[in-house]
Amino acid sequence: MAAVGNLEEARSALRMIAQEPFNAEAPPEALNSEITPTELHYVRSNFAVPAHDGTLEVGGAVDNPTTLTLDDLRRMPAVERAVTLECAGNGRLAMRPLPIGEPWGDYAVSTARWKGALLHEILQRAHPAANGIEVRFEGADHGPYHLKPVLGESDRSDLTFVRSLALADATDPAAEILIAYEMNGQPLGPDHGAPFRLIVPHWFAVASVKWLKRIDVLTEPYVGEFQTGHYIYEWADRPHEPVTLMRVRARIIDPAPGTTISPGKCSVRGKAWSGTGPVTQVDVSLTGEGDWHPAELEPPKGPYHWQDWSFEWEAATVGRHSLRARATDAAGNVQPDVPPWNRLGYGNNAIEVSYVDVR
Ligand SMILES: Nc1nc2c(c(=O)[nH]1)N[C@H]1C(S)=C(S)[C@@H](COP(=O)(O)O)O[C@H]1N2
Ligand SMILES: [Mo]
Repeated sequence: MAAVGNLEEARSALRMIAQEPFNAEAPPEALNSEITPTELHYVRSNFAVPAHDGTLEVGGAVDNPTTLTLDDLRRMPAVERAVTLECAGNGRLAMRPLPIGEPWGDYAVSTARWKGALLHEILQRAHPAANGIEVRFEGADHGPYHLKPVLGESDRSDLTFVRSLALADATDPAAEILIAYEMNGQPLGPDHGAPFRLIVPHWFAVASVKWLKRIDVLTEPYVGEFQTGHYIYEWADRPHEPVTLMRVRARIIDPAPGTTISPGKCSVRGKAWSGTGPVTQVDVSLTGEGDWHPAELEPPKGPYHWQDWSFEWEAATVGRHSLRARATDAAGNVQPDVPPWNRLGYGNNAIEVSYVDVR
């Protein structure tokens, strides 16, 4: 593990939300770049950074259980992809009434270049049993957990971070799920899951298990705190649903909220992303009265990479102006006006409203 001094230094540029376990947003300027520098990438951890012995067990309902080391993973064909990760709790702070959970503003989103081995190749070598239905991913991190218990789960004194995926998703070559050991060209740091972690493109980042320790093929659906207890949309008026793919969303980066500008031309710029297909359209509104104007939208630079958009605004009238940005994706999903309220406060992709003073 890295020395505490290094960890503190690595954390110093972030906007801290909780010190222990460490949770922090990216600073707003981090959204300016194509790739978020590692020291500006948000961090979300449910437990303290754990010790990890450097091995990965692959087992459960498989014909060839194995133990892999970092060197074994590095010897496999490597894939490097820019992947936008967003915490499912991003934007929670804007929900009313405020749900329980970490009070994330809007900056629990970042894009890094992740390099690693392909999960489907590892599973292919392990050869899942014919009755396998899910794959369980266990992190090395654990500890007491304070939040409400899941039915049937009684011991809350030492929970481990575990998630599962459907076997069909985990073995799909097109999904390009990585066991990543590099982030932006460097070995993974302690906060981001060293020595290796799962990266599940298009999914809310809870699926991307850090400090990966075990992979097990299951013949029964996995039930556990981080799968069926939390990371569930608990709707007030319809059946609960698991948190899966990121929702379509545009952010306004420039001008920053509350900026004062002179009358004249103003470039409004931002990012947009979605887990359900590339963003196909971003519209900007200057009044909120249905005046949606199409923004210039850059094509995606990679399949899992946020997109840039911009809009030339003729800011002629002195006064305060509200700006809205609304993204639409290839699946036809559009951002709602109001945050989709759910008890644990996940998936707020409501249209962002920002304001600018023209003086
Ligand atoms: N082992 C483990 N993996 C984890 C978590 C965790 O607490 N423990 N948090 C998840 C959540 S909720 C998010 S949003 C992402 C954050 O990844 P990052 O800290 O690299 O940004 O990691 C996911 N993987
Ligand atoms: Mo998250």
